[in-house]
Amino acid sequence: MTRFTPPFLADDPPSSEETDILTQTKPKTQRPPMYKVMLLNDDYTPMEFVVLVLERFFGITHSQAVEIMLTVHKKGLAVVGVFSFEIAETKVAQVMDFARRNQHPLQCTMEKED
Ligand code: TYC
Repeated sequence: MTRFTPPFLADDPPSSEETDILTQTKPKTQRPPMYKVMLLNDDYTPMEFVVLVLERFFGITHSQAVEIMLTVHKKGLAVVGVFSFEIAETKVAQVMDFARRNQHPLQCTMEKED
């Protein structure tokens, strides 16, 4: 008589390979959280001023700055860079201060990256 022996019975305890997978711990890669810095659109800040902000505080080339400014103008906002918390905070403060000193309502914000 031929006996058929399945490799695993339903009641078999999980193999060590299976339990290993379940107990594997996530490797801890120590990456600091990063923050997106965004410009928001408004109806009053001149386009040239936004381009200047992007060039001056984000080191973006003129043509790229025009592109980003137009994205903000059309879509309402755009991410202009991703930085560590301290750098992001500094960029936001620099942009907000520069806008205020020039009496433009331009808004710059930061948000933690997922
Ligand atoms: N919407 C502004 C205008 O028409 C231009 C603008 C672009 C303002 C980007 C803010 O973040 C901004 N003058």
